[in-house]
Amino acid sequence: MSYECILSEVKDGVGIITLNRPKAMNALNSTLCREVGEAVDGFEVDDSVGCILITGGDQVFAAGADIKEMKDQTFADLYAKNFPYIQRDCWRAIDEARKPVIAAVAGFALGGGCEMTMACDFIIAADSAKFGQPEIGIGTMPGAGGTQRLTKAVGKAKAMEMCLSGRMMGAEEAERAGLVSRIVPAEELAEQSFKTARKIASMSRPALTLIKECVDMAVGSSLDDGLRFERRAFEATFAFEDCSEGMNAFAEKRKPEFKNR
Ligand code: CO8
Repeated sequence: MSYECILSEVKDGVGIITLNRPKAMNALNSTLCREVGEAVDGFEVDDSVGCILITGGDQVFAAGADIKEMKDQTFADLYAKNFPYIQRDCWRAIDEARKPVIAAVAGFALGGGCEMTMACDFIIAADSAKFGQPEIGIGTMPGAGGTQRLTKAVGKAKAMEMCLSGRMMGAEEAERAGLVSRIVPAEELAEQSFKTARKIASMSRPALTLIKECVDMAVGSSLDDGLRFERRAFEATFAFEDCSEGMNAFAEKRKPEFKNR
């Protein structure tokens, strides 16, 4: 499939999406958002893909929604049409993906760009990464999860300061605050994030999906509910052939051969 604003390929079980509007710092226009959504949906139903990786390349992740495209929208347009960028397309696809989705971030991840990284399951950051919700600087506010996901990730104080002042967070601060899973040197971002995605893609897919559901459950539920849900999910893994294969392989000192069943 060829796209206008992204590149997409499958390599060793990893579906890779590269945002590709370098002249506009990968600003998220409606075409790019629609294409990300289509690519994620496509990888979801592609049996050769076990993990999805979204990156902006080695310079910039994305400088936010495309302000030039957005600037003439009216409230009525946004409301009645459910803001074409947010609606369904990429946000729904990333949110609802059963396969793990990793964001690999170098340079700016701002506004909608930061929100896209936070919609992913986790973020690997280059040491050059800068996260921010600078919408206040153009008289608006985050609209695709920035006030919610950022607050859940880094706590009220940092989220409030960042959204109210537009202050950006560098990679180290983002790691300390729990926004990113780890930092790698910028020149190793592509390789390291791909390695992680490939490793995840080699695991049992039904087990991966259950783990995703359980960790997501921890974000929005009480500890008791989460623990009960996790216990049932753990027990359910014993219905998978992969679980029996994994345990037998360990006992027989060999590598497991998961069949995703
Ligand atoms: N939209 C459109 N074009 C952009 C954007 C953007 N968000 N960001 C950068 N560009 C373009 C510039 O216009 C410029 O193009 P040109 O050469 O044609 O003039 C090119 O990219 C390079 O940008 P700069 O010359 O400004 O590069 P600098 O290195 O000087 O500055 C910055 C980089 C700091 C990233 C600066 O470009 C900037 O502040 N950009 C805007 C950041 C911003 O405000 N982002 C938030 C946008 S609003 C938003 O995201 C709302 C989300 C709501 C949900 C939407 C879901 C999609």
